[in-house]
Amino acid sequence: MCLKISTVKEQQVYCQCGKNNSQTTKKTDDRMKCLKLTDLFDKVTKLKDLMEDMDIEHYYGEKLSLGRILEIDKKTITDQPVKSNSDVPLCFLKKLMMVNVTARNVKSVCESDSDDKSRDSNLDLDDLFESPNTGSKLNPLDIITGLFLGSDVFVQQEMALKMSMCQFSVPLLLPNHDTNKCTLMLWAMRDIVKKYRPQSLSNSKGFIEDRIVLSKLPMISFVRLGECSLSKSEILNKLLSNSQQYHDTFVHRNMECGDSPKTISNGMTEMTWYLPCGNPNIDIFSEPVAVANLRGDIASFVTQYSFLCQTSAAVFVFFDHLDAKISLLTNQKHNGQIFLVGNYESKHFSKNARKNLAAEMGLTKYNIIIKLKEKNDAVLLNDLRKTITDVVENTRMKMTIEQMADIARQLGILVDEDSRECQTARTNAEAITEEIQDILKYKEDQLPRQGQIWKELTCLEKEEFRLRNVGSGNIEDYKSELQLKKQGMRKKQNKYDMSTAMTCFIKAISSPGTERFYFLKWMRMNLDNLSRIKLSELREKYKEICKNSENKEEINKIDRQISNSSLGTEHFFREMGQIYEASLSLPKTDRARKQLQHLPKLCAELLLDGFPLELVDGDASNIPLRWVCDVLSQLSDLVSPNRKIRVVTVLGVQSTGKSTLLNTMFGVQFAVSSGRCTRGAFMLLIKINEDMKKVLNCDFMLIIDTEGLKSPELAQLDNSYEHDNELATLVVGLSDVTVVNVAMENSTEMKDILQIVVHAFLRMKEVGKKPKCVFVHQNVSDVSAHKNSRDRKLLLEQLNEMTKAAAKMEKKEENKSFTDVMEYSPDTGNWYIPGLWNGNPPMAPVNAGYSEAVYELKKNIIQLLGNCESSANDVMEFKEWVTSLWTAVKHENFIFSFRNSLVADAYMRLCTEFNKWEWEFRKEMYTWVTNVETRISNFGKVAVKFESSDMRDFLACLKIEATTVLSTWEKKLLDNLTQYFKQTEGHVYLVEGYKEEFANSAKSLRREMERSVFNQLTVAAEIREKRAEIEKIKENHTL
Ligand SMILES: Nc1nc2c(ncn2[C@@H]2O[C@H](COP(=O)(O)OP(=O)(O)OP(=O)(O)O)[C@@H](O)[C@H]2O)c(=O)[nH]1
Ligand SMILES: [Mg+2]
Repeated sequence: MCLKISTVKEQQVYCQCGKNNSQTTKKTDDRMKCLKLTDLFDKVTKLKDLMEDMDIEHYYGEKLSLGRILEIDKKTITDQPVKSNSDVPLCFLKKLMMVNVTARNVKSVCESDSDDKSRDSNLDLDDLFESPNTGSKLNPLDIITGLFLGSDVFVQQEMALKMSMCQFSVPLLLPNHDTNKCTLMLWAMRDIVKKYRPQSLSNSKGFIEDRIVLSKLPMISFVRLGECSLSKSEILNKLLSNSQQYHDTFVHRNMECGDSPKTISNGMTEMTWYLPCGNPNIDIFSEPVAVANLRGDIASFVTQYSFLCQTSAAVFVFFDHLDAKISLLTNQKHNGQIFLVGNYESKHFSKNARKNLAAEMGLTKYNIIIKLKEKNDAVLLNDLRKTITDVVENTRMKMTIEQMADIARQLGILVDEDSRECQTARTNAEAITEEIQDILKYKEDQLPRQGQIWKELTCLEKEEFRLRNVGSGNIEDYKSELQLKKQGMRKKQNKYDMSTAMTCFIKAISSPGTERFYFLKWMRMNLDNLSRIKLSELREKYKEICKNSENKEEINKIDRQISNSSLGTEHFFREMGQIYEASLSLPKTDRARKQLQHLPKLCAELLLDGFPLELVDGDASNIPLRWVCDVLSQLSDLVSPNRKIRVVTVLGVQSTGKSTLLNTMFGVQFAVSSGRCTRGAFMLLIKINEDMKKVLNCDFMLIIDTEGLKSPELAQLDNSYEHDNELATLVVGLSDVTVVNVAMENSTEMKDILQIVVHAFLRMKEVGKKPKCVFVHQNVSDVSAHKNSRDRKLLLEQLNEMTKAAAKMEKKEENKSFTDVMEYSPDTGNWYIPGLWNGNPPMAPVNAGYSEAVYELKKNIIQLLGNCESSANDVMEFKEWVTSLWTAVKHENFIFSFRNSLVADAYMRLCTEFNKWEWEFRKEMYTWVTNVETRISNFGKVAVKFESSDMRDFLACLKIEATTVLSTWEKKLLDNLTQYFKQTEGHVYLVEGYKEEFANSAKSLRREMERSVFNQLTVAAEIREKRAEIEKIKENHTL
């Protein structure tokens, strides 16, 4: 069917075949076969040539993998101009991975390009009018098609995701002229999640966040019939851009290299989405719309055209002349409407053909849009927009891309998800995720070892080091008591049977290569789908409520709810870790223990394949040390011996774009979202290519993404300083380079955290290295930012002051400045990065400035790593390092409870002062009691003047006297405290919050003293009475 209407080119090919142009059916069939073959041959050669030319050819057999493109090699940090076509695709990919919107402009620099015309003294102007030779340049669409064809499914998915972030169209149907088939790129688009606000949610300020392949949207398709003088793609770009900001969603002929001939990309159908932001002044369409664009003439791509007709709410056919091809349009089964868009200025424009077609297809004036001579583009766009709005408002033809897959299969179009591995993995993942109803309950049932038990275990572990509640008992006894309790907890964990979910999970991640990657991806997407609605809502609420920090209870409640409603693959891995750790408390010969011994290896393999591994569990605020260590040991076995690691970490206040920064910088996929979403810390391994190993002196780069630190007000509410400070100290301690992410508005918080880090470093004797530190100031687009050295000086001054305070407290006063503790240069250690979006999301592409600035930062970080003086750790050394750092952190008793070292210092001063008062009080009471004891012991003797001779009366009297003295002292203490807070020195305002605590201490000290004094008095009285009795007996005896 598709070849019945042969194009001019095909006829030529046929003629060259030298076959007889017979009219008989048999001969026509032969001719068709021949046509197909020649055509195919022609295209295959072209594809091969092109792929060879693009240097993708050798990936074509073995597809380009994520591991390969994320690797750091020489090209990662060099910016040499692209010399030949063979460099273009990988250069495009490198830029795309960093979500650079200029990626499609990559082209090779030919000799002729560098000719400087302006200085050419040649007077011959003729060649000015000769068209430049564009033939040798690659068309961006060919690059995209070639790369998609040459990449594996995971790279395809990553490419589609990044392309959609750049607001580039993504391939919906990918042609493969090699096989003459096209493929529906369902899997490739699966990871795209979009957030938008349709008009209906405008007032409530609500929004929809959805996986785009599962969104039921009307699709509007744009196709071309024959030659067309209107540039369909350019019109589409204009159609989708709002008036303030034009954006090239689709590659078009007036773009750089857009006029180079397309060799392998004809037949590609691209897709994009128009998503409203809820502001009628900005939105072009108030409801979301999917837009498809078929490349090439529908006469040559009838299958693609049929697909679009059956899936779209409307198809717009661009044409110049219709005459011969009307049947193409009339023969189709349309599920939506059809619109014809013609150009009146075209010399082929035929009114008659149009009339015939309209009559045949029952089209009205409404369905025909003509660009008239006197109409400019704006008028045409207006007409198109009006028509589309009308279609969108009235159509019932809405479909998800997932539903389109069925239609595709019927038409003989391949679906990328139809591979066995993908489907098995999907079934395995669904077997787990379909069981989930209530997330909290599910976690309790299926992942029981990580809940309360693990939190209690964490507390016990920390208490074992910190001994906060040891009281007056024997320390060794207390420690063994804690040990016993820990064992009890492990026993409790071991009592649980392995849940169905965990059995399935472990089985699935044990499956070979691709299938396990598919499984993890399916799991991630399915779990994300499940918790997204609830989490989006909670996160918005959290953000809203955080603005008013009075609502302590409410904030804590929502934070708990967020934690309860989160469920990601990390929870399954966490459970695996707990299963493994608990099993280690079983006897070595135990069968269950033996069966679980392979788990660390599984995880080590995943780590090596570039999956993130949870290092710190953010919920329990602990590292499952045995688990992490055993995974790292296994990793060490997997890589060749002596493989070195360098560590890069990011640290910063919550939701300041830390994960986004790492993802952009290294092309990885840490969880990103609109709320507090990274919990704890995750590590991910990036390979270093041979050509860079010497430069960097290492084989792997480990990047650690951390949970956002809470702002001081919030941290105060739930006392999470401890958690934040522990985390910060650990990750800074681990890293060779720490990227401190500072959004302008919360630099104070960041400094607070750094002070604690400095403090902890001074304290921990083990720390022998000096981590490098880079400050990244986000959302600063001012070009003069770097020139403003005042700010940087101020920052350094503050950091120095803090270091001094910390050093004084630690009695290590030789550390006078921040740079004594961390390696930081105020001139080169500050980076300014503009905002992420260029315009108004959801339609805004990533800002090219953002991507470029992140790239510069990346180059700098890699350079810093190369300049590291200390030798890099190998995997086993890194493991030891994690262990000793975490042990040191667990030992830390005092400093972590404070916001910063100035507060800790002020607190210490207050403590010292209070201790002085307390001591005076105790001394005074001691003297008083000693005095009174003498009085008691002399009671009844000559000197004692007391009306009553009854001891009880005397004691009561003394107690009243004691109360008066105690009250006087209590008041004195409280007065002292008030007085203390009135002074202006010593940063006392920082510990204002502790005033009440100290007042209570004064009160309880008084109570304690009262008890003790009364006791002493009673005892003294009793002794006196007993003595009196003895004396009486003695007297009687002598008598
Ligand atoms: N407007 C704007 N949004 C940004 C910028 N950087 C990141 N975002 C968005 O902010 C949100 C949070 O980004 P993340 O990268 O998850 O932030 P994070 O610091 O890792 O967050 P936590 O891990 O939860 O602390 C995402 O929706 C990003 O798209 C930026 O520079 N400007
Ligand atoms: Mg994050």
